[in-house]
Amino acid sequence: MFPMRVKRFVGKSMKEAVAQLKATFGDEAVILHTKRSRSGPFGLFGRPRVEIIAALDVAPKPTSPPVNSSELQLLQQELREVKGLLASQSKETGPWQSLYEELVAGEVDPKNAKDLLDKMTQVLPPLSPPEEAAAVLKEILAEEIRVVPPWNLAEGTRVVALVGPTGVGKTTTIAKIAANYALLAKRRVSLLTMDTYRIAAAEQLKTYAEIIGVPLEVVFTPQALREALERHKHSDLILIDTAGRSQHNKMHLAELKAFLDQAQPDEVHLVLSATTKTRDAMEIIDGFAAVLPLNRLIITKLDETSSYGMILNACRHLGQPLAYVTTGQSVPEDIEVADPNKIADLILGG
Ligand SMILES: Nc1nc2c(ncn2[C@@H]2O[C@H](COP(=O)(O)OP(=O)(O)OP(=O)(O)O)[C@@H](O)[C@H]2O)c(=O)[nH]1
Ligand SMILES: [Mg+2]
Repeated sequence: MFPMRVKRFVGKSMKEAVAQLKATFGDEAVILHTKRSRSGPFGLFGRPRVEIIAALDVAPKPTSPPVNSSELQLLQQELREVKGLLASQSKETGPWQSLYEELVAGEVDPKNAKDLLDKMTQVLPPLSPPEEAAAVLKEILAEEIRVVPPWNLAEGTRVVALVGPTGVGKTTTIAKIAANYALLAKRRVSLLTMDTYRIAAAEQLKTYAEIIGVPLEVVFTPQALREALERHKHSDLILIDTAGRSQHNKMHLAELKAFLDQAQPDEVHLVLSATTKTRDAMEIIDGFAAVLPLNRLIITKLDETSSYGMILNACRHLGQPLAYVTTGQSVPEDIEVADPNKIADLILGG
């Protein structure tokens, strides 16, 4: 019998458990068993928990045994073949081609998909079963989707502007947020709109404002926007609606910038529809980000698509957190605070 050390490692993720294993046993350990569970009552609500049982052979290393030179050559030859095989696999996505294809089928940009798989193989123990690989991939995917908690609006006034292309749901999303904060959270909410571009645009928000019971002002100039903000400075939350703009129309974007320069909002949310093609979403992000200080993303119309890779692509391209997703036309219910695990599930077709 060889003397062995066997030890259990527990972490919140596979990555964490493997890191502990490596810190204690180095790279020589053999994984005997892995298990995923949740802590807490019934294992239902607790934090995810990953357990690894690993063994380390602590037999003293043989000191220079006599080696037959032809045996050694054979061994070297075999080693070269194994190395060659590994190298040829790592050129593409190796044994995880099917996971790669799953991501790309979900419209994750191929570059992003390759990147996620690289990150996965870095933390995945060798010879892991496919289910383990899929679970680790989901964890990594969820980590890539940065989110922010909803505002608690405990102090000061939060000024938030929504911008984006036409028809993505900016006005509807403002109505949903306003209703949730005014009616459910009992906060003081004010609405301002500078959308005087489209006929009846202001009417649409005015109707919502009346139903929800919050004040609305329509402003026509950057100066008027600043004055309106001053009048509403006792509100907990001021939401600014803007006219939908094309990323190609530099004049319209400059006009929007002039308004936001006066407003100096705490947050500028770019609103994108989940039905937007990734390449267009990237162009929209570049066009708006070149002019406006975007610092949040909202993705609408999750109910109108069945491939969600665009959400990851947009989050990574903008490099700012996702605040909300919306899932239908009903005000106020069809809005959710973004949940990375849920989005990772959607992207992986769960
Ligand atoms: N299916 C679905 N429809 C939505 C969602 N959010 C908004 N809509 C619909 O999208 C349409 C456009 O919504 P608006 O809120 O007017 O969009 P907007 O971005 O303000 O449009 P402009 O001001 O013209 O740029 C409306 O019919 C909304 O009901 C959503 O999450 N899912
Ligand atoms: Mg609108």
